[in-house]
Amino acid sequence: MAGFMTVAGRLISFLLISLLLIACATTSNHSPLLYAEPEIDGYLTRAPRTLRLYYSAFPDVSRSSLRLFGPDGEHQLRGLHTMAADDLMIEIMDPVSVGAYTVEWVTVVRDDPAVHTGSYSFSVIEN
Ligand SMILES: [Cu+2]
Repeated sequence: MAGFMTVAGRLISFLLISLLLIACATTSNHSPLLYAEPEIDGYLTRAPRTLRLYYSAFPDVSRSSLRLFGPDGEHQLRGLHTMAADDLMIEIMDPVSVGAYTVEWVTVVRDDPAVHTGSYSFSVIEN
């Protein structure tokens, strides 16, 4: 019985280590986006004038882009920059009306060669 337990123990250890390695290998596919202003899936009672996205590492502005789509189509944005808080920030040029919005982002963050993309939504319920 002791011999069986040893084999079972080794098998379990092997499986646990394998799972850990698989988890580590897939981590680079996870989105580096942590949170955003306007808030992800948020409901706003006043129109936002800027978008600000916070990442898990410093984004390379020259290899990043943000787009905003709303009920009236794509919005004009200006001045993509970082405030050096692992963030991207941009100004919304045209008026934001009541409705549902989608932000599409592309970025490359420090110490990660992958080009990450993603999108999130928020709603303006009054303004
Ligand atoms: Cu700023």
